[in-house]
Amino acid sequence: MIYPVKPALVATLLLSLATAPLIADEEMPEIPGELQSILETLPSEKLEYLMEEGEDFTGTWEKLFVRLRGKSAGEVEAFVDAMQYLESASKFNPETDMASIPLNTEAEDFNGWKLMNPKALATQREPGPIHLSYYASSRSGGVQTFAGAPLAIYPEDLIAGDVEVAIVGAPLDMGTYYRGQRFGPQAMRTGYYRGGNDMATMVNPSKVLSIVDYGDIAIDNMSTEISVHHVRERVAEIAATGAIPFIVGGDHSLEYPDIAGLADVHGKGSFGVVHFDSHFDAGKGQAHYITHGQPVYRAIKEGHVKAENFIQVGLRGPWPGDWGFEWMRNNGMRYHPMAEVEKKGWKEVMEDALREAREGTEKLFISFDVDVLDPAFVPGTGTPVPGGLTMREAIPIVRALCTESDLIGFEIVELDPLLDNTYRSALNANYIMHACLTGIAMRKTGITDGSYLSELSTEDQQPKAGKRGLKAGDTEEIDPDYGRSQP
Ligand SMILES: [Mn+2]
Repeated sequence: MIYPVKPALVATLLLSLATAPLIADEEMPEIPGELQSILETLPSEKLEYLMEEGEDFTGTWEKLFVRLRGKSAGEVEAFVDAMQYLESASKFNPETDMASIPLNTEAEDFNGWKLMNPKALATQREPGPIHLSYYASSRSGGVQTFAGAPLAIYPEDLIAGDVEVAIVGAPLDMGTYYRGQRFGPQAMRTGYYRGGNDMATMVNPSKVLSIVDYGDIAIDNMSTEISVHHVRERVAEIAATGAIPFIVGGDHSLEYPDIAGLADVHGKGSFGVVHFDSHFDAGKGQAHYITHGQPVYRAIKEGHVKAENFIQVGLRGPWPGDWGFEWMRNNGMRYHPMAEVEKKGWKEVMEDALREAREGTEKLFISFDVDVLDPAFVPGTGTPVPGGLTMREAIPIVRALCTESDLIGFEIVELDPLLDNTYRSALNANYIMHACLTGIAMRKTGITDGSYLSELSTEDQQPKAGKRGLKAGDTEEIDPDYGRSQP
């Protein structure tokens, strides 16, 4: 937190001190008479400090005056000393603090966790996606995978299979305080979902697209910093084959390496981002450069994505305060908090976001934090905020974005199955991912309008269709013995 200095205020006060009684600045309520006479006894440097920091320290001037009411001159001075102590002790001190976290570089297995398996040690086989079931249908038996997709392990598999979407787990949860997001990938693999037809559009992404489960990216859950470096390499590895990486988190720290990895392949500033989240995640100035509250700031600060191509959707709750919105405004960022939805309605906000996503750059990355959904839909997340999107609002906008944009990456993050002992959170997270897969499949089949809905599933066309069916002999015949026949 950076406190603004108020030189004008201090000048006013110092001036007024010289011409007692103290005249209150317009921002400052009148200083109570007894307090005025005590403040006049403070050394000028301490008075100045109190008048600069006091309001921020207690929240308001009124609260400061209440805190100081009835205190002696010595007690007021001790109060200021305590404030100054806290400020200086909060800062880095090279005498007592670690400037970096040392690593044991003598460890024999230092890099073991992220080493690629050499081909000579791997099972010999033709490159390409591997179907993991005894059964002919990918929807039967076998091993649970993302979207019921076949498995791929190496970039050669992606290339050999002309893979369009590689879904990869990133079980990182060290970037958050309320952990368990490392179980997100396994919950989504087993979360009551095997892909399939999207009824709204009658498009089946599993049939239209070549999708694979690309396993999990290795994570060092003792270090977010080390982990995100490796995630960046792996995301770039997928993108370099031409496949779209779908990253299943994991906490939202991943947004930084996901964006950076895509920028490594597609170019810095070459794509836009739509960030669905109840939090803006552009925190800065903390001791750690990467946490799940800071990936947006770091991605923009390092130049991987331009702020003017960054769109925030669904913000609500206490964070950020006015400084965060001012930062977004000053950097040209677009934002659509739930307060705007309250003001204009979801339809208008959704249309604005869709239009903005197409401005500037065709290529798009979608970051979907499941906490943008209302906790009624996703109780399984570490920082839930009430008043969020419904699934009926979220599905059409994600499907439309993925239809209308040249999508180069998608992440779904912050699912914490430990906080939800039902199927709900993983199921809804999977349906969001499926909405995007559907959009990509729609685009491939030539549908360019993101709001497209199938006539077949949205209009029964009765009684005309029934009469037509009867005439054509397509109407079901009654069979009283149906279900009784023996094999
Ligand atoms: Mn987030």
